[in-house]
Amino acid sequence: MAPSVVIVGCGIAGLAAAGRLLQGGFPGRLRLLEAGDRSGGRAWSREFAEGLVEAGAQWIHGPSKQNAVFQLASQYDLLDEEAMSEENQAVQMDRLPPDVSTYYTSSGKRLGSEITAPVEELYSALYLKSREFFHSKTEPAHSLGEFLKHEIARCAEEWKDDVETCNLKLALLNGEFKLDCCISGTDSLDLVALQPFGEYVSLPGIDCVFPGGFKSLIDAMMKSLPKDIVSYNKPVKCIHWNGSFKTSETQEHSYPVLVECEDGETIPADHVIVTVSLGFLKEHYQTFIRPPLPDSKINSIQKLGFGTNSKIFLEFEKPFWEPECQLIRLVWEDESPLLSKRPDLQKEWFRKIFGFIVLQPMERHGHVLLAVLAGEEANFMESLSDSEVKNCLTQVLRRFTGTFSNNIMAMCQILTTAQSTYKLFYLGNPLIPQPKDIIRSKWYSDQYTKGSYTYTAVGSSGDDIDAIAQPLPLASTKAQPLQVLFAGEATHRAFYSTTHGALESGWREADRLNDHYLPFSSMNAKL
Ligand code: 6YU
Repeated sequence: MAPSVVIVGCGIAGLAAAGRLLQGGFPGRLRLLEAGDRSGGRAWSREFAEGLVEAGAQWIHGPSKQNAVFQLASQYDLLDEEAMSEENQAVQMDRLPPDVSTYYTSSGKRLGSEITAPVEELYSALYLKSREFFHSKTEPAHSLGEFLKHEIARCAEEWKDDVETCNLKLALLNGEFKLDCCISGTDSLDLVALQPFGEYVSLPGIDCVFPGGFKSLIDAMMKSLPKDIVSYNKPVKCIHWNGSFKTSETQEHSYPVLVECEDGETIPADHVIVTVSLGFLKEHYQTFIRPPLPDSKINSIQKLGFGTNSKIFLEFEKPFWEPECQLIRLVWEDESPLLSKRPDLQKEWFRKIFGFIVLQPMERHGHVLLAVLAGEEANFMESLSDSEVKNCLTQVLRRFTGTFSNNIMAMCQILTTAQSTYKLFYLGNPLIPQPKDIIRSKWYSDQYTKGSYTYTAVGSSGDDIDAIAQPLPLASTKAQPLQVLFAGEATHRAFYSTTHGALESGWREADRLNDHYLPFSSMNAKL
């Protein structure tokens, strides 16, 4: 009897596993079960304004030869010339792509690079230092936040500036903390473990996007699979393993696994590849897999972090930002990483937004700004209505860009360039109009995701990622091997939290099965 495999989840990991099994000549039957009504999971391009926006994954992080998503996208010819260029692939990005940022403060001042550049430089240096502890036996602090704050306090003692400038530098640094909360998908950098932080691998290449959205990759991956292989709106309730299950058609053969769906259907299988998010596992591990997961896995599921990174897209009739501006950064002057205060979510959730990214090119998107925020504030934002969020962000934009001084600058600009109202509009206007439209992500409220992506929380390490990735039964038992396998971004030790991590994890588990049945098949697939 040909073996049968069920893949739970049709995100990138599930699609990768299915594609690789078929490509590797897996001799059995295959089915993908997806709780939602579409493929792609956390890669979700949605129509908005004049084009597509990414509710989830947006960039190929480190687009170069070692990046599996970049490789696949290149094979399918989905990237533009710039992303494909050797120069682009060779740049080692230590933290962020070089954006043209415009900084505004909460009192409406625009900051010059004489203050922002040294602060950016300081933070980048501390960030790089924080990644060096991975190989050292001791760590100066348990969390990334603690370490950075300690270093900042030490540096601040040596600043020779006046009090106002020192406070402004601290406020700028606080903005960097908010940005890093988004990058790590965490509520606070105090929750991110310091030592394992350096284990995440940053690949070379300047981050790039798919001109046709991540959708173009998902569509291409779907096309390579047989039709009707995916069952949508088919949430799995429980995976029963270590059993002996028969069906009326297959009395001869008994299966070790039975997949029980929410709609009552039961599907026997020899192997199940689970690709659900860590957020889903955290919430359902007690009932989702029976008999229960071994303690080692449960501990790791509980210890690793899974937070929310939220996106809010605003469409405007006309741009009020300068044509070359790529990022509008917000600096709350009364904030500092050295002052910790629990936020009043109702009144202050929007303070967690580090800035507004300008979607480019304009011809592809229209006039769209993307606000990004992480953590509890992001979770809270999901509970608000579109109009509440839209009104609130309009006030924020007006406050930061619309002061008298900015308008004076605008007037000067008009006088010198004689370009009439155009410049006045671009250099800060208290009457910034309400956005035309809004769309936002709700990953925390999505019951089949429960957040955005994984981070190594204080008390966890890369070993926990490996522990989750271990197939069941664990190696030492005599039961049928490889009954339940685990893929998904949370199972990739070097590339967790990314699409390339998800893709590689799906390939890894498919190879495990291909190797089990046809020892040379996965080798053939890779050649
Ligand atoms: C990337 C980026 N990016 C922003 C935001 C988000 C993510 N990522 P899936 O969840 O996709 O699939 C599982 C499926 O299972 C799903 O369809 C479910 O419906 C289904 N399911 C669940 N339960 C089920 C059940 N019971 N029955 C049946 N089906 C069920 N990645 O490469 N570039 O720009 C971003 C970003 C807002 C939310 C991202 C990005 C993460 C990826 O989206 C994500 O990893 C993969 O899509 C996951 O695929 P999957 O298949 O595993 O699961 C130093 C250091 C620090 C470390 N971090 C730095 C890295 C930075 C990551 N940055 C991300 C940033 C953005 C903006």
